[in-house]
Amino acid sequence: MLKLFRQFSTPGGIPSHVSAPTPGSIHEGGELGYVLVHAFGAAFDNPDLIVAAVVGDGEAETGPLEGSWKGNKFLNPVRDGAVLPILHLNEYKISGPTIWGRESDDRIGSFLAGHGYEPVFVEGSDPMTVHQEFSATLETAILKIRDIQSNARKNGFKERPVWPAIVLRTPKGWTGPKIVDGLPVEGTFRAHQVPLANVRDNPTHLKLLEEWMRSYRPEDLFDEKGRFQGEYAALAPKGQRRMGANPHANGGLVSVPLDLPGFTDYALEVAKPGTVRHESTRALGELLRDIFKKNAKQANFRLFCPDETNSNRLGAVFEVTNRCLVSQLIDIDDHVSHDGRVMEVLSEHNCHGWLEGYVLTGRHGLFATYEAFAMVVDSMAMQHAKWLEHCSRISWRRPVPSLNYLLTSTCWRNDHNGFSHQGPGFIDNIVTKKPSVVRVYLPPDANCLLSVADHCLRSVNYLNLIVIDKQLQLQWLKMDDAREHCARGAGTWEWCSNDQGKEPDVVLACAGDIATLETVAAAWLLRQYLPELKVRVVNVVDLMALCPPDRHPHGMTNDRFISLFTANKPVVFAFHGYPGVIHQLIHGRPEATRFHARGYIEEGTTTTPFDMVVLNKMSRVHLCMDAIRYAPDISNAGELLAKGEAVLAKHRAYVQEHFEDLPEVSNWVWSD
Ligand SMILES: Cc1ncc(C[n+]2csc(CCOP(=O)(O)OP(=O)(O)O)c2C)c(N)n1
Repeated sequence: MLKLFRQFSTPGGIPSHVSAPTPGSIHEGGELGYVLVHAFGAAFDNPDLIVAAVVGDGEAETGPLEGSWKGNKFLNPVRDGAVLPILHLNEYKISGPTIWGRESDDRIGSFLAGHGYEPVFVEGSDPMTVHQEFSATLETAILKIRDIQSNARKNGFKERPVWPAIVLRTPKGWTGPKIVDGLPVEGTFRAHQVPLANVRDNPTHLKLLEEWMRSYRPEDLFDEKGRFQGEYAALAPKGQRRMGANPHANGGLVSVPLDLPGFTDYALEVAKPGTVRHESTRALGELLRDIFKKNAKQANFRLFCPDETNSNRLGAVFEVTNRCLVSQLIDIDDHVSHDGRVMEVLSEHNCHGWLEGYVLTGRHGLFATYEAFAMVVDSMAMQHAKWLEHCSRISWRRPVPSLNYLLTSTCWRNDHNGFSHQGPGFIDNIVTKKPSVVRVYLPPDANCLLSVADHCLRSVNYLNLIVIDKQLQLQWLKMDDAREHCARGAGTWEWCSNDQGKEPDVVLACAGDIATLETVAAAWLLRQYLPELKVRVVNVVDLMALCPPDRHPHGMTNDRFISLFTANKPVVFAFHGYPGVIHQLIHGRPEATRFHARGYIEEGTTTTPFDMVVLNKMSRVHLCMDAIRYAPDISNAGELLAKGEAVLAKHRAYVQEHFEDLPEVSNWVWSD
């Protein structure tokens, strides 16, 4: 016991929250708000699982929790398990009263009933009475859940069930010290976390602590050697029925790998680079469709998305499944059913939390969302990364499938949604996380996207971020080349370089689809206007490959870095996101100051695609002008820079008059 006490919440010991070393846990809960979303995620496709989710009344005030009661509209009693919410009203948070704590049972009951639950109240402060009542209520709730399930599984789905929800009202700090320093503690906010703050120096506090601890009757519970008495230990369930041994809470134990179709079967024909346009994410939609098909029996894959599956061009999935909604359906609904596997809910918190619960219990999925609104769940991603990182250091934790993100509708192509939809900051968030758990991929075209997606869906224990736009875009690589390029993470594109494998004057580097388009077009322009300039084009798919290898496992060696970017030549780097990310990643590389990153710099509005890159100074013209500025000894640099300015002026005038891009920009294709 001494060992346990010395370990608890001490340096080198075990953390105070329900953290990764705690058997039976799938989330720390330290950042409040997610208990219900995780519970629903764990229950989906787990027909025999009942997830009891204890919601603190403080936690219930958070936006994500307030928004997560709706999970019952997606829980199908035929194929899913159940969630039993237990709203715990102890009426205080850290130092103030809770909103629900000060509401009548009537109001709380109406709230839960309005969300489609049947509330059952257990209230009191006498431990033995409340325990008995709570135990009876639990039993009734579980029987009700089993009744709903067996009915639905026998007779088929008829209507959305009214699931039970328990409201438990007990004093905060119940059975702890009642009065400390003359002030009431039990039943007040003062009971939060540490009711006796000064036991080392204050003998009265120490005495109160001893009385409190002795109230648990340790001499009855433990023998003289401090071992738990067998008769009490025997009360616990056996084997996997024990809370700490539930295999669902160590998801890798029950995980079945996805049966993935060969991604090369979905390849787009690319006879010549940069000459055909496609919506790249459509190809991914077809791959996802067949993943649903191939894994139908296992029922271990779902797509999570805030109402944008079609908009994100992933609509092929609707050939084999539907959007899930366990509510009333009407004739005009489009691909909505009670058993759909596409989880569309306009709440990034719900999507993320459900997927977390789903993967942490061993299943697989993808969260596809508009790029700018991924930042709504920045914090959830951070918590998940911390969890995975901590789990990876615990030997009994088995690897769980990765949490995969697809960010589409990117900052560069939100032509009509404008400034609010232009924000690539989720990348910034992800790259700061522990290298052992984060991966960032920027496929430049459909074939690269397919290769990257296949890789991510096979992986475990990562947050995989894939960023690519959904609009028509030029395709660059044949499938074989794409596959090799993605495996290497970064590479020289000889077909648009003119350094003939020798030392170039300048490197044009790029990461991201639009950045790639502008870079290749810049190389093309430089060929026309400055053919003697030796240009090398380098494309980066795996962003973390830029890091020095001691900072990220994907980091390429310095030799390879030099073989791509040279040892000392200027590099003009067009990047999908905020340019600072590139500087952050390449810090420590040889002569890092020769890298000049262009990217999104918070310029935006409703405008044309090319105007976006012009406003953010990442257009092909800007990249050419950078190359001219940084490459040494260009005799007619002044004249060429003036030409660049003139092209930009022409663009501005044209866009303002015609509301579209110059034809030579919008119709541009690669030519040798
Ligand atoms: C998102 C978030 N905001 C703030 C906190 C700080 N915090 C820790 S405990 C707590 C009060 C929680 O109250 P409640 O959920 O009722 O739990 P209980 O009373 O059972 O401790 C707060 C605000 C947090 N952990 N997470």
